[in-house]
Amino acid sequence: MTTAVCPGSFDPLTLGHVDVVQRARSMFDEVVVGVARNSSKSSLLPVEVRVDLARAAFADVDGIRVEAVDGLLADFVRTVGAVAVVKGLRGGADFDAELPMALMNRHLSGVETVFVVGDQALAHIASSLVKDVARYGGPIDDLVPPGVADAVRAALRGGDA
Ligand code: COD
Repeated sequence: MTTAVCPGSFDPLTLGHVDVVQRARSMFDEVVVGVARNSSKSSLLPVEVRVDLARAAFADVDGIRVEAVDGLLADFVRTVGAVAVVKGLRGGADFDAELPMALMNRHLSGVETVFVVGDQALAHIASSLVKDVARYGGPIDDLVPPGVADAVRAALRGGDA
């Protein structure tokens, strides 16, 4: 069985992420969605909430599970026995950001990174933009899986996500 890891901050999970994870699942027997706890970005949603939202989004999909990533992705990849990391690309800027990470992860663990081109219809969706739109009261429900928009709005209000 071949396993791949789809890592990210998922702060919050978007329909763009879901598309990439589903494309990864079409190539690998199992996909582990790795939700980074200590991403270099400060997060709006606590990792436990990000994990729960991702588990809900993929609950009905066979061969996809969701785990928090503590520490280095390269170590997580080894722990779950994955043969590849799968990342999504929206354009050249994503590739420029992803290339050094792919090289570093291969340096650390030998793991290869596979890039998939996401659905062009979702290429405008980024977690940072989703948060920005929500912060100013804009509609985000059609950009994220069910339950995520409410969690984002609650977190922005300072309540329980
Ligand atoms: N269409 C296609 N792809 C998309 C879309 C979209 N609309 N939106 C996002 N994506 C892709 C991104 O390009 C990325 O590949 C992936 O989805 C995840 O995106 P984010 O924004 O949730 O995640 P990032 O970029 O913040 O994740 C960074 C990691 C958490 C993967 C990285 O920091 C990491 O590996 N951290 C663990 C610690 C570590 O090992 N650090 C050293 C790394 S070399």
